[in-house]
Amino acid sequence: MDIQWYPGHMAKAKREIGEYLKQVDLVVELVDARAPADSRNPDLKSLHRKPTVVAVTKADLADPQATNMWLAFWCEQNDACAVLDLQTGTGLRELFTAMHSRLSSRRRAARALVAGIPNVGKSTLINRLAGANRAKTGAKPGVTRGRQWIKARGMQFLDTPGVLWPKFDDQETAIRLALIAAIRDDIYDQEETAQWLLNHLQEHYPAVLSSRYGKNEDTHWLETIALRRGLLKSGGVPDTERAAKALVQDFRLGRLGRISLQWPKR
Ligand SMILES: Nc1nc2c(ncn2[C@@H]2O[C@H](COP(=O)(O)OP(=O)(O)OP(=O)(O)O)[C@@H](O)[C@H]2O)c(=O)[nH]1
Ligand SMILES: [Mg+2]
Repeated sequence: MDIQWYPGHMAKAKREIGEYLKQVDLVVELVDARAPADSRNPDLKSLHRKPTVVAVTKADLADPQATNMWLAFWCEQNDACAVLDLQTGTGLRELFTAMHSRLSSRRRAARALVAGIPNVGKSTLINRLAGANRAKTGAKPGVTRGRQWIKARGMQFLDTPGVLWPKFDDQETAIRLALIAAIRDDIYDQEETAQWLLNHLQEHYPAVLSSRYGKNEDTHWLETIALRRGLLKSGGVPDTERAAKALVQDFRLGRLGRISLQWPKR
């Protein structure tokens, strides 16, 4: 499998972000708590030297132990950081403290560019800060297309489209990005990414599968899930493709519990 996704609108958005970066005081870079390193766009860092705050989103879906390790890891590297659950708004105060720690005093309202991979929660964060649904959000990658300045809490925030990079050298990175829904579902084989997730769960969260889908002696989890969910093709054959989608959806919605896909390498 070779997963790559860098459509024209991302290349355009990257160029525009490059222009807007000149006008801002600060970059808030969002990463997904379930795969923090893989969800950090290597291109972004090369575009600017502005003060940066790393905001780790979707902490409610990630393994808290892994998230704590990531927090220590980023902070050691001198980036200010904050851990957020944007569904409840937890962590926003820490985010503001981190942002202010990076800003020198100024006369005009500070301008912050909010950047990150598709579907990481950029627009949701801005809506939270503004206390209103100003930016369009959605549970799939590529919702924001234009840029939009939004005033909130005495600052100006620029929402930007999610951007990936032209080539994933490591296909495990691509698989993790696919699992967290940063890549469009219809451009890759969901059974293969689901199989990666199954292996990962069996290695790191061994009780999760049987507690969600029932005990299973054999190792063909997709078939088991299909049979137990009544996902059958004609002739009663288990529909492993639909089982793969159901499994990945359960993971994305947190129905398997709080699962991380990646830990910091020391
Ligand atoms: N569980 C959980 N869901 C979140 C969190 N933050 C955002 N979401 C959800 O993630 C999905 C994507 O959020 P958006 O704000 O549209 O993401 P975005 O980064 O603006 O995405 P693009 O505009 O497509 O690049 C939405 O369904 C949000 O409700 C979070 O902290 N926890
Ligand atoms: Mg958006």
